Amino acid sequence: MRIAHVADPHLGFRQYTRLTSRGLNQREADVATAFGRAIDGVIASAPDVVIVAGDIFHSVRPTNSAILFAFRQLARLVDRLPGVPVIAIAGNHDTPRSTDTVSIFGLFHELGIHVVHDDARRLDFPERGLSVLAVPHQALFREPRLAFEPAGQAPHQVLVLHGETPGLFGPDRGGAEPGGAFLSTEELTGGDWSYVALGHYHVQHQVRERIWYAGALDYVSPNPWGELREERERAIPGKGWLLADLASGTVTPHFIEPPRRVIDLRTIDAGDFASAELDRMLEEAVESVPGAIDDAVVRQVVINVPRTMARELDHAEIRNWKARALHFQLDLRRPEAAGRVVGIGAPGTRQTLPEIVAAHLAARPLPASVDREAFVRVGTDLMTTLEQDTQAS
Ligand SMILES: [Mn+2]
Repeated sequence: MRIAHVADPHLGFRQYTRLTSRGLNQREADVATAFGRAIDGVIASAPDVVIVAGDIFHSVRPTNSAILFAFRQLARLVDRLPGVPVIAIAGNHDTPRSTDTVSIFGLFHELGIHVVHDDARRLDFPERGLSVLAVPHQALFREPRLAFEPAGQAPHQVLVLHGETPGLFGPDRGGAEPGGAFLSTEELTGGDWSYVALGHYHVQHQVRERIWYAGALDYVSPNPWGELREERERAIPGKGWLLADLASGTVTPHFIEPPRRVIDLRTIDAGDFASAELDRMLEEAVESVPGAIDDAVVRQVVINVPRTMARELDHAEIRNWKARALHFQLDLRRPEAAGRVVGIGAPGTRQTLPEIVAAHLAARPLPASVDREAFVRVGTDLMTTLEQDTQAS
């Protein structure tokens, strides 16, 4: 019994302002490409079951283009894998918040897909010796909380959930998405599950043996830089889906070719340099990118940049980089005010209040039309002014 486990495609996700030649938001097109590639891989691997563990769509009311695309890809999946059950649950992103909003998931029911979007359902496939307990986001908020337990005689017992397990987002919850459901370790490990297919966390992650997050298919969380850092630290090469072999317990990651390069350049410390020297360091950093920054999503953090220095930088060159990249985020951070440390989180991760505010604003979900850099700058400037006023009074 081999299960293809996909999660968090977030179709309809939009970001930045660039459009494709057909007028679609470029990042929406990227996310669609990523899903298409995952479907290609799943079809090629010929699994016995396909599970999509939530957040097929980025929003409750996806655009027509996102709906049409999802429908065509899922139709292709069903067509190319005849007789293979396809199970999809709703996540926090594609669950309606009010009862009068009808879920778009009903559409996929017409394809023969087992869609579970309100109450938990047990799906039995006796000819495959498989029983699946599918628990969508909304079902996790019913009182009393449903107990997750295997049932029946099927040798393969699978649990599908969308939510957050303890410790996942770290002590400061920097990359956490609001609105996710909490799942306790006991809930996940209480039953003798053959496999637990999780969605919600966007970095591929093994919670325990046979309990996995597949991760998203592109960088669609409010904090792509945090995702990149974690992937680097844990040597995860990127985004993809999982193939779980229930007989052996082996889970094999299948990474997809990324539709978009997302690059976080090494932080530069402006220290005591002059602005011309910082110009040169920035240019060096930009030119160090393999394959150049063109069409990539790039961030460059520079610390210890006084306001005057920021003004003196070569802004024509910076505009040139912004034009070449799909998105170039030059994140200039002011020197810390000495002795003004406001701590949160564990020792060693203390941040100043302006840093906390800047990090929050940098990660906060924004409409695609809002320029994040300008947004963060306004917020940071207000914060600094406020601090100065407080100190002066
Ligand atoms: Mn998600």
